[in-house]
This record gives sequence, structure tokens and C-alpha cells, in this order.
Amino acid sequence: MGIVGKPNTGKSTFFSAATLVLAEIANYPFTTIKPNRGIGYVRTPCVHEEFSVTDNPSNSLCMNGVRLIPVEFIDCAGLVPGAWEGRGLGNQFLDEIRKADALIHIVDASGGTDCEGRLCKLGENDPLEDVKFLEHEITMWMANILKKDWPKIARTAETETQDLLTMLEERLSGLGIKRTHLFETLRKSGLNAEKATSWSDDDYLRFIDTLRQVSKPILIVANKMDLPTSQDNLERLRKSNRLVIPACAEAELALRRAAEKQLIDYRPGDCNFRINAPERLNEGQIKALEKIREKILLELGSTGVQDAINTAYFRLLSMITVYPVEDLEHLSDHMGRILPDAYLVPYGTTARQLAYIIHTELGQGFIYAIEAREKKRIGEDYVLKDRDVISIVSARKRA
Ligand SMILES: Nc1nc2c(ncn2[C@@H]2O[C@H](COP(=O)(O)OP(=O)(O)OP(=O)(O)O)[C@@H](O)[C@H]2O)c(=O)[nH]1
Ligand SMILES: [Mg+2]
Repeated sequence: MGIVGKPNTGKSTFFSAATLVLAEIANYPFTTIKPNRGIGYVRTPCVHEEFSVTDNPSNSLCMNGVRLIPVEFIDCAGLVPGAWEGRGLGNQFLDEIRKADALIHIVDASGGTDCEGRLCKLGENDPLEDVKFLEHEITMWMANILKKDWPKIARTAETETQDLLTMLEERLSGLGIKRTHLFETLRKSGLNAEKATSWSDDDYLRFIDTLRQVSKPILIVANKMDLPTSQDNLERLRKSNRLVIPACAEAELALRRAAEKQLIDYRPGDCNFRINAPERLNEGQIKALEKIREKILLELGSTGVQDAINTAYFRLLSMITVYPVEDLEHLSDHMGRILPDAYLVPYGTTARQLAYIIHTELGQGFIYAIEAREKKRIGEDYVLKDRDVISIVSARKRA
């Protein structure tokens, strides 16, 4: 998951809150130059209670009935208009998101920073313009990567045996673009893959812009919701028909740090917290925490950070959670660990595809699988459902 946006919007604050990795945060543009990487968690109710077992998570964590599935975040340097042509930190930033499945765009909803991240009067900047600018930058960056080779690819596709999708797939695999993305892009853009040489420049850009939407979907986080001008802008962002989550990354960071020191009881995503150790907090700290409670948690329902992470995986990427087990009776792996793993997979993944995701040999030797809830035998084409517990029977075992 790439965390992107213009400078000074709170990307590193969001990243630190999500991962608890220390990242430099400051009130000026280009604080982050080298990207930060860290692990955060998608949260989903664990299935162990439903099966009345105590679990021993291995690839994930389970806390008070909530399964925490690790996902990687990249906190990028700020992007300024013209970055695709090399302005600001330019392509260096864009290269960081090559492998990202999706992007979280941190927007300064207060409108208190200009298009290059410099402080301005609250409300002066239009965050909707920031959203459009980022989409444009990424489209232009992708368009530029392919531009030089495009005429040749289009010609070859018409005159020789190689088809357009195969060539594009090869050329763009470094951007995490898969054949299914290309299929969907052609369908959505309505362009004729067999007549690529007749595409106009506008057609080409429309193709790339659709490819961007399909292969790097964006969740918008309207950050700095604690500031007075943010609410109006949030409404406007929502009206633009994009997926938008309001947030206050600064509040989440403060709460997670306090929880880490056991000063408060708070789990990311909670709508409230409890002060544990008032004697270790000074008056100013208590005041600040109470302000977060009143102005953020009670008004927004949460700080929005965990909500954004979950929304990015479950709604933007349409992922589901599945729990593969080896021993159906005990719901365990070969080491006896109960419900050891939770996998995030795209909706539409079949039982056999899951086997391949776990291990190539498991996929190759797939015979059938059993769904643990109804103890039903399922075939390779069974489409997995959210929270399925699955045991795969394969002719070949994991090495
Ligand atoms: N009011 C308010 N300020 C915030 C919030 N989140 C971050 N900030 C402040 O915004 C400023 C920029 O935060 P950073 O996290 O460094 O922003 P960035 O987007 O990583 O900036 P660059 O690395 O320069 O691109 C800092 O002063 C933060 O304290 C928030 O939710 N509310
Ligand atoms: Mg930063």
C-alpha cells in the first residue's frame, strides 16, 4: 500500500500511526526524502470464537477476538505538480509505488497547504484539485514509461503474431500490472485492441488513465479533520464520487503512542479510550487526550486511520479473509497450531488459486478441498467466501 500525496499533508503521520515506525514529521514540505517502509494491520473479527477454539496465530495476530493481518506500507516523498517530468523529487517518488497494489492518498482536507505543501490560510487551497492533480501525475508517469515503445507495440500487434495484451503485460509487469488489469482496462475504455495504430493521442491517454484506475486504485483520506475548514471540504470530496475516509492521523498517532506506554487502553479503530494511569500524565496531556475524545472520536466515530486501512483492503481492493488449515478436525497446521494463518485474497479467488498462493506445489497437486463450517467437499473452482476455513487436499505436500 503506497501512501501518497503532495508534501506536508500528514503522510508520515498516517504512516507512523499505522505502523508505529518512527518517521520524521514536520510542518514543512519534503520532510520525507527517502521513503519509509513498515508493517501495519488490517483488522477483522477472528473466526476462532465461532468454532469455539483457542487459536495460535502464526502469520497474523489475534487480540481480543480481532485478527490482525499484516500488510506493508510505503510512506513516499511528497509529490508536486510536474513530478512526472522530474519536478520536486520527481520520478524517484513514483518509482516507489511500482509494486503497490493500491494507493492511499492523504489529502489536507483543511485546505491549509498550497499545491506544493507550503502553509497557507486555512481553506485557501482546494483539496479536490489536489485529488485531480495526483491522478493526473500518476497517469502521466505511466503514459511516459510506455510512450517510447508504444508506436512499435501498436504496429507489432497489428502485423505480427504477438497480441497487444501479451506485449503490454511484459512491458508493464514491473509496475505490478497484470493481464486481468489490461483486460478490464480494454473493456472499460471501449478501445479496439486490434486497431491500436489508429488510436489517437487522446485514446492512448484514456487507455492509460483507465489502466491507472484499474491497477492502482486510490483511497482518499481526508486528513486534518480536527481543523475547522475540513468538514465542508470533506462533503465536496465525497460528492466527487470517490471513496473518501475522514481522518485525524495526528490524533491516532497520539493515542497509539499513549497506548503503547500503557497510559491508556485503546485499540486502533476504537471509538473511545480509557485513561489507565492518570498519575503518569500531566494536566496538558490529559487535556489533549480529552480533546481528541471530544473533537475526533465522538464526532467522527474513530480517528479514521484503521477505517482507512480496512476500507482500502476490503472495499477498494475487494479482498476477503480466508483461513487455510491442514488438519480439519483440529483446525490446525502440521505443528498443531490452531487457525495459524489468515490470508487476504481478492474476492473471486478459487480454492485452487488459494492453494497456489500458499505454495506452488500445493496448487499443482490440488485434488479437492474441504470447507470447515459445513464440512463440505469443494472442487478447484469453488469461489472462496469471506471467513472461509479451508483444508486443501493435495497430492504434493509442501517442502
Ligand atoms: N491538524 C493536524 N495536523 C496534522 C495531522 N496529521 C499531520 N499533521 C501535521 O502536518 C504536518 C506534516 O506532517 P507530515 O506527516 O510530516 O507530512 P508529510 O505529508 O509526510 O510531509 P512530507 O514528508 O514533507 O511530504 C505536521 O506538522 C503534522 O503534525 C492532523 O490530523 N491534523
Ligand atoms: Mg513525510
